[in-house]
Amino acid sequence: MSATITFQKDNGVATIALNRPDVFNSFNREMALAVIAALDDCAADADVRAIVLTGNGRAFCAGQDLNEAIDPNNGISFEVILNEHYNPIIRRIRSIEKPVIAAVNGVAAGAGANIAFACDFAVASKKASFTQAFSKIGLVPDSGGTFFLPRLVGLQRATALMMLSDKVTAEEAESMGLIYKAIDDTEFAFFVEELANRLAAMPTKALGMTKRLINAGFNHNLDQQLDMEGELQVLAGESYDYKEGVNAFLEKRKAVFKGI
Ligand code: T3D
Repeated sequence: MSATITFQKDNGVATIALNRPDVFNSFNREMALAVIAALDDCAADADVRAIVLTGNGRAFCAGQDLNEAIDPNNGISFEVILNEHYNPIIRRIRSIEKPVIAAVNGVAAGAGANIAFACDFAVASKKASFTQAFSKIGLVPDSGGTFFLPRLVGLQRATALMMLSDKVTAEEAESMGLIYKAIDDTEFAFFVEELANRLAAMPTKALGMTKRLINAGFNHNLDQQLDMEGELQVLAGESYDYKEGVNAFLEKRKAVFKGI
């Protein structure tokens, strides 16, 4: 496995940590391909029921490694960076039918920020901050930023974030709905662990279908969405976890869900 990430699985939770701390975990090609492979592994492994994406060191991720991007000898084209690195990562984060948590331990910039916003839960240490960064170097936002930001915070704030690239603190990000929660740094690791363990012990088949519904809701009208909710509720109702959940309720005991 590439040293650009660390990847571990424990008790149903897979943790992918970006591991280029000296360059604030900015993405080179090797790290992007390693993240894609790790996400594919998580998707294929039935024992993985929740995924945490985080960064080693002080930063979460500073987006594209600008040294690699402009290297006159090894520079990689925008087409390759978008089509082979960031777009596959965003597509996987959205399509894997398991909860994905971005544990934003430090600054998140450019594609690094937008990867966090694409996750099902973005949780940030109060030491973290976010900046779109793209406009400062003459680029347009990528990695789904123009899709997710207006949906998360509304058109006006999203436009300001993307055009001005001002840094926002984790607490500001929480208050505008850009992330789920900002947590004191001393409690951050524990909070992320608790959230991931809690999700992994839930009826994860239903959570996966919930994510499918949320994704579809971006494109559906109400009738289409109601129909799809009906179809997926039938499938959820046939699951082991539904029977276990109802039996546990009636028997006044804690349910033991298997994600099937
Ligand atoms: O080809 C393409 O570019 C297309 C792809 C686009 C996707 C994108 O993500 S575009 C956006 C790229 N990212 C940025 O423009 C962010 C650049 N970085 C920053 O603005 C700042 O570093 C941060 C706001 C992230 C953090 O600021 P600060 O003051 O806390 O830290 P720093 O001192 O600037 O950075 C710490 C180190 O990380 C430093 O190295 P050094 O001096 O200690 O050896 C810095 O050079 C390095 N670093 C940070 N970001 C990047 C980086 N090295 C390479 N690429 C980076 N993106």
